Amino acid sequence: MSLHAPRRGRVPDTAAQSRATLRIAARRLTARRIAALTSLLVAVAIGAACERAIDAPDANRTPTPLDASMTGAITGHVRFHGTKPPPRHVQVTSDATCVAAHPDGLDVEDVRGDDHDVLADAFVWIARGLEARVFAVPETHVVVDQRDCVFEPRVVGARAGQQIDFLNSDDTLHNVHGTPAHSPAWNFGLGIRGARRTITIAHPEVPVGVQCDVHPWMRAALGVVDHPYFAVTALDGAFTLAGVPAGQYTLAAWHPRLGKRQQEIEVAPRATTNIDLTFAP
Ligand SMILES: [Cu+2]
Repeated sequence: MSLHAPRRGRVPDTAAQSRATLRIAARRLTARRIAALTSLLVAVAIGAACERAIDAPDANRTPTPLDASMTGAITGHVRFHGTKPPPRHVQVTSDATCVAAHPDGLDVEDVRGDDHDVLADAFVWIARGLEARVFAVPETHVVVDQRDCVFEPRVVGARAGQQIDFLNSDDTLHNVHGTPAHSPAWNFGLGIRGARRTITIAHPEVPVGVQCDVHPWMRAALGVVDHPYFAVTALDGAFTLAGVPAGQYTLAAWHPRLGKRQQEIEVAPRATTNIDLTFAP
């Protein structure tokens, strides 16, 4: 495992470049949208100031050696007991591109799964028990797209210090406004299709909310942790965390609409701990 220093929070584009991008987009927009752009320009300036204020994480943290023979796995399902609440349906009205993508509206923060008792879109992670260990931050980027006027994915995991790319794949203006409590916030526009900007989040936090201020239904959540033991459930509700050092932990799950559940668990060497985390209405 190579030493990799968590990166300083940064954005490759300069604030001036971003303002230029937004000006190009403004020519295509109505007067009403130009007012929104003005507020975004202010946000870009504020965001740039915030980025400069990010503290660099300690670059000298050496990853803790991990003996594979002393690791086990955690596997199970995130479950839902009871009657799932109906989707939250929103009308999409403010933007022709978004209306075309969702002429009948859009379901957000849905409580869904491919069976009545399983839950998708849950972020599962070891919430406590790994504090004494240090893990190298991966070089890979997390990618969050804005496509058809929704964030994709809507729930995503990332490591503290890992590079996170936000994209715009739509022919309309989006912005990306992140509101962590324990790391500096960010707020910038992605004015045209193909625009991309990269950030890092300095400190672990679940969830970190992300929204687009132009389209109020556009929300995403990041689960930011400082270790590799996390997953986001798909429609089958299943998760597996492999290579976990033997020990006692708090395993937690968070869902955008249902909140958090957690449970104490024990992982033994070369063994699999089966555990379900269950939500109810
Ligand atoms: Cu948007």
